[in-house]
Amino acid sequence: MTRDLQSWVKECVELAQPEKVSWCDGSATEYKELVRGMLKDGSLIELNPATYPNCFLHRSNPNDVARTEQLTFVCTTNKDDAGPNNNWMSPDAAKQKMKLLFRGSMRGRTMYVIPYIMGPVGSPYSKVGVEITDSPYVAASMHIMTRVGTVALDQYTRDREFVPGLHSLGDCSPDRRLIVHLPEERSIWSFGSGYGGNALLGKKCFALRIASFMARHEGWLAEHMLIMGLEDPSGEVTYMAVAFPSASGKTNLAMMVSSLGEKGYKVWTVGDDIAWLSIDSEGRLRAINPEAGFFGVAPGTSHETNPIAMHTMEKNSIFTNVALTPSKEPWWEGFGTPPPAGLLDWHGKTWMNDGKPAAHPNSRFTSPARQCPIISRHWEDPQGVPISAIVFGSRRSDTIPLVTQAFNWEHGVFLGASMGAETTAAATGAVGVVRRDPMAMRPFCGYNMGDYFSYWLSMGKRLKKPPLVFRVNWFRKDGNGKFLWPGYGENIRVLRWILDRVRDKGKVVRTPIGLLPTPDSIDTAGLSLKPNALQDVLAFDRIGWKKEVDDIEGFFHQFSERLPVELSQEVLNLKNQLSD
Ligand code: GTP
Ligand code: SPV
Ligand code: MN
Repeated sequence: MTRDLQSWVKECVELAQPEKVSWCDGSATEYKELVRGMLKDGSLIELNPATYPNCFLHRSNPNDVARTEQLTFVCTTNKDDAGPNNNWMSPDAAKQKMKLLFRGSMRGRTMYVIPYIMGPVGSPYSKVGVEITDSPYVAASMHIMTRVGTVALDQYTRDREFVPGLHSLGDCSPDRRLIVHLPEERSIWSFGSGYGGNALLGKKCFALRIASFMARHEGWLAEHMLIMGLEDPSGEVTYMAVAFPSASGKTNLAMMVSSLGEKGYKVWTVGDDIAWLSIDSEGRLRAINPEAGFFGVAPGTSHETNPIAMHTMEKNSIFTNVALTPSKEPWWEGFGTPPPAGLLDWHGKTWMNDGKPAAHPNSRFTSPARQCPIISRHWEDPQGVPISAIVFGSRRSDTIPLVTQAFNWEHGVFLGASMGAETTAAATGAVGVVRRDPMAMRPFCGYNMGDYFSYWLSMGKRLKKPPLVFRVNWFRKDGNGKFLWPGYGENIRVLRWILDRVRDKGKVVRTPIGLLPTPDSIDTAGLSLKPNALQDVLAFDRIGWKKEVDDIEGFFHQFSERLPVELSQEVLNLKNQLSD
């Protein structure tokens, strides 16, 4: 879809009436200038330059701390094309509403025009976006998260294509907050929030919602997946794409320090949140990471659980809504050190230790991916990396085993499509409630998920040798509410079994829900597990699954005739086998 950049910017200027327009070139000088302005107006606080050089703390509006799914819309001409998985209004109604909100909203402010690329420079899979925003915090964050400026203008000059995204903080009032997507005309309008996926429009809005829609028309996939390479003792690297819902362990898995390092198993990071997957000329699935940085969950990240992330964020990073120590260092729950006296909470008030967390549960770090000590040699490879396994996973306290292999591609699509997940603090709303979250894409699929499932099925037919598909769950608990599996660096033991399966090795038991590892096929040497923990975490729970399958059936029902017959068939098969 060709489009003229200058005329779109002109329209936005006329609508929002900024005092000044600033075109971002992506330079280091420009970043410094943005930071300088924010230090001056107090929207950034400089962290300890000795321990966190060029790092800053930003405190967002306390009413604006996570994605707001209820205020996020996908506006297709026909309501059914957005599907029951999306909030919908008509494109005309959406534009009218947005124009009213944006009218004069940038008066007295600078409008930043940010051309950016999602994907490596020079990759045939990369795409250009342009975000217009009145938030310098968003502009600085885009510098870290995407490839900004001249490189993007160069690609635009060649292709004449870009995805426009117009963003304004407005007055940040929740009742005038709205994030709308027009996938048919590939545009984004976001008003009234300055936080994360609501405001950094390259991420969820473009690279997932708009891109998933584009991908279906162009023959590829845009997914909420990390990409990692698993090196074996011979030095061979096998790449996997792994979909977990928000705040469910993608960044941690992507940067894992393998507990089997001495045996020669090692992880390389390609991406931690989004994968664009295409079929290459040899019929293989290939993945690029469209992002250039990490916007990672802070709480729970420590030198113990994720030393790689801790090193990645120790310079050139922006921290949002974390707590601040008297020595001007960031701190959060699960940081690994006791909270120091005089700690300021994420509001900037002295922390009272009264049961309220010091850091917001969805507080985050924004860091350049190139700083990751285990970043893959291929992370910016224009051709991407070949994918041998697809893994779906989520937080589930019960029912779902540590790892399950799908029987085949169709069954793999069923495992992904039927996934349930406990909700997290990454979106506003209740935390810990199980809801269906197909492929971890429920908040991010830019069209009807019934069509999305059919499209996934069709991808399998176009692949010469489809990747194997797995389902994992690090979060199963025992009767006392304790995790059965230690997780983090120990998850390599599960990845190693997955690698065995990719190579046609590793022992399995066939159950109605898929292929499960025999307990002796998981390497547990050096791991101290409670008696029976391994059996329990691997177990097939027939009674739990009877309930699970009813819930899946109910969820699928809402897609009515758009649900592919293959998936109704999988439900029927499973029901029959569970009642045997
Ligand atoms: P988004 O950026 O929102 O998409 O999140 P994410 O999927 O990248 O999640 P992340 O890796 O940041 O993990 C979120 C939370 O889950 C953190 O508090 C982690 O400490 C915790 N976590 C991650 N991996 C594990 C694990 O293997 N076991 C357990 N018990 N907790 C984990
Ligand atoms: C997620 O919620 O999946 C995130 C954080 O990665 S945000 O960018 O806010 O969407
Ligand atoms: Mn995410």
